[in-house]
Formats: sequence, C-alpha cells, structure tokens
Amino acid sequence: MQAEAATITPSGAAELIQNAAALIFDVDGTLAETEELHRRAFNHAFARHGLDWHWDRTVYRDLLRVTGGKERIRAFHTRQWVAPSLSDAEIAELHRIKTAHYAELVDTGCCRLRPGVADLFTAAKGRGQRLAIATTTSHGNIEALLSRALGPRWAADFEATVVGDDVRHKKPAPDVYLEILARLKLAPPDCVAIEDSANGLVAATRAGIPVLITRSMYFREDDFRDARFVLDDLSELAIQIKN
Ligand code: XBP
Ligand code: MG
Repeated sequence: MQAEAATITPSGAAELIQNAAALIFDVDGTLAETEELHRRAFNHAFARHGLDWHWDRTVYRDLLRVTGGKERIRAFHTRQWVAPSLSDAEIAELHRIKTAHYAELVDTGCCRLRPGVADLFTAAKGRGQRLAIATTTSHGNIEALLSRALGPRWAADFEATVVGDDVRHKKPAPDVYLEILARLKLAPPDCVAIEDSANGLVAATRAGIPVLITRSMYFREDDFRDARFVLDDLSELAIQIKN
C-alpha cells in the first residue's frame, strides 16, 4: 500500500511564526473544533425556549457567515417567513442559555485542542514570544475551553485577550485585531494572526497583520488567497519550529 504523502508544511510558515514578536490566535475552529458544540448548544437553547428551530450542519455552515451568536440567531430569525417575534432581550436570553450549555458540553472534555496547538504555545513561550487571543466568541467560552485544555492558569500565558463584545464591530471588521495591536503596542507586520475562516482572514488582513490559516471543519472551502500560508493543521509546524 502506498504510504500516505506526508503533510509538508512550507518552511516559510515556520520562519514567519518564529520571527513574529507576537502570535495572535483566533479561538473557534483554530484552537479547537468548537463549532459542533456551539451548534448543539444553539439547538438546546431553541428547544428550551419552545422554538421548533433546529440547525443541522448544512444550515449552520451557511449561518456561520454571520459572526457572533446573537447576530446569528437574529439572522436566522429574519430569514424565517413565519416566526415568532423575538426581541433583542429574548435573543440575549436565548444566547445566555446557549452559552451555559456550551460550557457544560466543553466541561465534558470532549473538545480537545487541535493538533499542534499546545506544542505551538509551548515553543512560543520557550522563545519568549508574546501570545494573544482575538476572537468573536466570549470570555466565558474561552475560559471554559482553555481552563479545561490548559489548566486554571491558562490566562497567564496570554498578554491580551479581546472578544467580540469588547469591540464595536465583530469580524470581518478589524476591530479585535486593532485592539490587540494597541494593547501589545506592536506594529502589524511584527505579528502573525492564526485563523481558520475567511471572516478571520479579512479581519486580520484589514488590520495589516500577516495571516496563517489552519483549515477547519466548517471553513475548508473558504477563499484564503490573501493568507501567507494555508495549512491543514498546526502539527507539522509545531515540530518544525521546535527544531
Ligand atoms: C467564531 C464565532 C462565534 C462562535 C459562537 O468565533 O463567530 O460566534 O461561532 O460563539 P472566532 P458565540 O472568531 O473565535 O472564530 O455564540 O459566543 O458568538
Ligand atoms: Mg474561527
């Protein structure tokens, strides 16, 4: 049987990562394949609220063009020909229920970090590189995921964390990345953004930050032409930068 072709990571990708003053990580899809848990949590909230909505993977893939859980619910509601009227307060309550259930799902330990992520963190820290997080999700969701994956003191390794509700406009707007640059007091070319979606690529690119894409379950077919490198995952890269 022919051996599987090894996944070759371009050596330039390792160089880009090693030479950066700071690595800025997206969360959902990049650190872990969380969107299936988010999707289950949304469906749980709809059922709890007595709504006969159910987002299957096909519907969710399309809805993921809309960043932000509350905005995603509103976008789906707007598309319904016949739908109960939902106030912003009701959508916020739906999203609260969803977020609570997402944390319960993450707490089962079923959502591990993607290959190479933990090793990349370790290698970066070993080189004195600064780490940051720029995401559309919430502080609570990051805490649930990373305290489980990296332990209760995970935040000590990240100099800055900016989430969707910390800024006026969510990705693909550049706001979260511009806020991270301001907090780190770094110029865009001195950093690298690690992302998984076209929305994330556009957001970081608009902030002037070079982007390395790690393909994820829901965004594999996105247009990544503006990325410096596109990888299937970070495992090979983590090995290369260790050596
Ligand atoms: C992905 C998102 C988030 C999550 C759901 O964020 O767009 O909306 O899908 O989380 P990232 P919330 O920038 O990390 O890829 O329900 O908390 O929005
Ligand atoms: Mg993402």
